[in-house]
Amino acid sequence: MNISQQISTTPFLDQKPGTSGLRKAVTVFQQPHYLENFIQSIFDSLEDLQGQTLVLGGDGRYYNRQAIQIILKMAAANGVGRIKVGQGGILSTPATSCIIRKYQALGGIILSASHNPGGPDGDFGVKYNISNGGPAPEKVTEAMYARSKVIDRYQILEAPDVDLETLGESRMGDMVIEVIDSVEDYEKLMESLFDFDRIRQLLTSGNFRMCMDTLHAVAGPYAHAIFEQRLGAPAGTVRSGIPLEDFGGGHPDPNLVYAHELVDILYGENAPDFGAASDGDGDRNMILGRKFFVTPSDSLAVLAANAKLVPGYSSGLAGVARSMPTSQAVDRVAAQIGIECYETPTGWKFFGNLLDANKATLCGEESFGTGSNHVREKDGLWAVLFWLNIIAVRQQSVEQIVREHWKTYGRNYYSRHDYEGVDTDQANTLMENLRSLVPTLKGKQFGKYQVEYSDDFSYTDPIDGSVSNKQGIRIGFTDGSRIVVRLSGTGTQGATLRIYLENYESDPAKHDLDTQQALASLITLAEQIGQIRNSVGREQPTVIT
Ligand code: VG1
Ligand code: CO
Repeated sequence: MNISQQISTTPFLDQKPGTSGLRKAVTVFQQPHYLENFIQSIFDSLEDLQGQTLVLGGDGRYYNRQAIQIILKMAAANGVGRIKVGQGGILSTPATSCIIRKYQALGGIILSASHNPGGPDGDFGVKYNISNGGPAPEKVTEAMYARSKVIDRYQILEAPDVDLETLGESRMGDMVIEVIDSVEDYEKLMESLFDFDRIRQLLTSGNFRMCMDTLHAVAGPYAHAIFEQRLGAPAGTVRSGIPLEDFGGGHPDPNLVYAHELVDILYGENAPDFGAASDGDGDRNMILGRKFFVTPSDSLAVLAANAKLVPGYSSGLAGVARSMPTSQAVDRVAAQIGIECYETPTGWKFFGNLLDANKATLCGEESFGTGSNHVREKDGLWAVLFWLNIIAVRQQSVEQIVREHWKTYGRNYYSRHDYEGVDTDQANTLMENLRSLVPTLKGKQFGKYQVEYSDDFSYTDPIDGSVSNKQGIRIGFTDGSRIVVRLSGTGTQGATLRIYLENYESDPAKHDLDTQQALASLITLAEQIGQIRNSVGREQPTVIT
């Protein structure tokens, strides 16, 4: 007999979800009642939990398993009818989204701090996704936060731990626990979108080699199953494919800095034709050709321009959407095909309504995230399959495809400079100063640049009318260049300042510049206007992507 217990507790005042869920150091989550308080706050802010189905899984990082056992017992005590939990506690973020939608669950809980490092000294995180499969919108996370500030008890069942390894159903109290294959539903969805036969031909032809680095994070089992087992790529195509609790000590962020082993392979001798990496929870991707890097903003534009070559998108796109700091490369594609391009604040939750209303089919962010209406999350392996499908049809290299794209649409040189772990007060002061400067900039001339507009980005959702203010400072110039400055909402130490730089070049003769050189005068200008290095006491950015 399982006994439901009501435990009294006191609120923690820092449980405000950021860009993508609640992220804190593992040690913070390990404090007595910390996880429980937040989970109960989620349950309390859902209206009709009784008898409902939830999906539960995580990226396998340290504390994933313990957290899953706690959440299962709390769900049972809170009247949840059924929980589908990934085998071994593993579910990627896009797979969770897929499963919520497929089985019409009320929602899902994803345990991940995504690209943040893991392990006992790393980060942990909790995200809640709603019934459309997407991240909870702001009004939902606000309700959870509000609840967490006054919570005084939580419900938990006294029960033995659940075996997460064996597939199948068991009961805990009145709740059914279903341990499901982590990959199967997601793989079927991919198969319904892409030309698997053609991709298999490409991967087994002997003329094409790919290398996928899953950085010891959650996408490993998915990549093994899809690329090696299903599509015939040779064993070893997937590197670092076993999820580890500390990601092997690495930083599971697929960019040129943190995925440097893959970069070395793709830029080394006898390099493969195609390289890709994904992040902690499998929703981000980096695409590389042989000695060639595709910026995430360009990747989105290339996918949009070539979508008709891919079965799942052959009837065309309803529209596209990008986050505000993402380069305007995709805007040019949208203009050419005559579809709408939406500009949203940073974070996938802002795409949900556009996707639900069929206003956008493809979405993307500069932070190595691309996705579509197939789920309500960005999706790393989906992007890799999309690229492989395009390559299989066009029979061209990654570099050829991107260069032709630039020839047609022009090139948006783009880079992001991050200053990580800076003093929070200094970062806030810098933002305040910029905010007060913004109304004075319009029309001003800085060397060859004239300011066309400058503001603190505000977004009104075209579907539900909700307004999100203070989403980042934008300074746009008459030649299409932009400087964007905002603070990260996913960091856990101090503040992270992000400077986004973009320069448009239509002349193909100038498409071969080094990105940082092409952006040099804009970088200087950002410094001149924002006094960034001075204000945060840094000589240079921590990470440049
Ligand atoms: C960052 C990225 C943003 C992304 C978010 C979650 O947010 O900039 O584009 O949606 O991470 O991605 P911020 O607030 O730190 O800039 V994931 O893959 O870490 O869930
Ligand atoms: Co992620």
